[in-house]
Amino acid sequence: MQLGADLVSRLQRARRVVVFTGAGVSAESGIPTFRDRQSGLWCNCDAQALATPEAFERDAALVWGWYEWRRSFVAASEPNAAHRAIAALQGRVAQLTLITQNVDDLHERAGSAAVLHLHGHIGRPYCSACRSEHALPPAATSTSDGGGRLPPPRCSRCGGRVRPGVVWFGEALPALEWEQAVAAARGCDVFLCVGTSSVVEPAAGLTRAAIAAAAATIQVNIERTWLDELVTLNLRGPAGTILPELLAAVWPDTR
Ligand code: BV8
Ligand code: ZN
Repeated sequence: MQLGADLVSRLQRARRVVVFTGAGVSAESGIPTFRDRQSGLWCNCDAQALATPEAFERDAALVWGWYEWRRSFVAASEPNAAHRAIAALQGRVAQLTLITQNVDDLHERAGSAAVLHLHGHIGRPYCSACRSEHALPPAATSTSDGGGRLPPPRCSRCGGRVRPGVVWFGEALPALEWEQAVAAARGCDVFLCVGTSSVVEPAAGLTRAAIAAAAATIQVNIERTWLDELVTLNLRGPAGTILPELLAAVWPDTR
């Protein structure tokens, strides 16, 4: 990977690094992204229409079945080289903050700690009424097409309806995680934006905050996004290839 010498030294001197990930970082693990044409979650079942409280109100079995289908993808997948490279980086820079829009646990399974999940966790459903966490049986690993309708479980404490542990469109992000993410983006020396179309707000604003704070911003994506003209460096290609190469070029002892 050819990086300019001054950028390499700037990255090597960085003390506070933020890595911000989207669905693209889990794509090479076999988890469909939201927008890719082939198997994007939006395409074959209009994810944006399903990922809302209104959809769950209207047809809880359809929404719960969709999330159980997606959970089966997560159960059947393994962290990929991108997740592992990010986990390795955590041990090599003074302070690394990992912020993800993803609801899977692949960063954790790759060894990353203290992951800031802005949009929740698919494996941590809770009761809509009393908000108690609800333990789920292990997900089926069959990744059948699109998932069928499945009535959500009832809360063992109050009988309320259990809902997916994610942040839906129209719902507020978890206050603490959001606050920490904004502070990290505003105070970092380097901001890596990996595998996200940067469409969903307010998460997409984190990269803008890092740019405004004059951090070195690097976008890793297989396609162009609106950030291309704004970041310090675009690295075009799959995160599972780019990130290990970037780490080897800048922080060689992370091999
Ligand atoms: C809120 C959890 C207020 C659920 C998700 C108009 C303008 C601006 C904003 C809005 C608007 N109208 C409404 C809004 C707000 C809305 C929003 O942003 N809408 C968008 C669609 C315009 N936002 C909200 O509603 C948020 N809440 O605003 O609340 C509020 C405040 C106070 C009180 C009450 C309310 C909540 C948003 C959270 C929604 N939940 N996920 C679930 O997963 O089902 S969003 C979900 O979609 C993901 O979490 C993620 O954020 C987003 C998908 O984006 P990506 O991760 O980027 O995935 P995508 O497929 O798009 O892109 C993949 C990228 O990877 C591509 O670029 C591709 O090229 C690349 N790629 C693919 N393979 C690879 C790769 N790159 C590298 N390597 C590869 N191998
Ligand atoms: Zn309950």
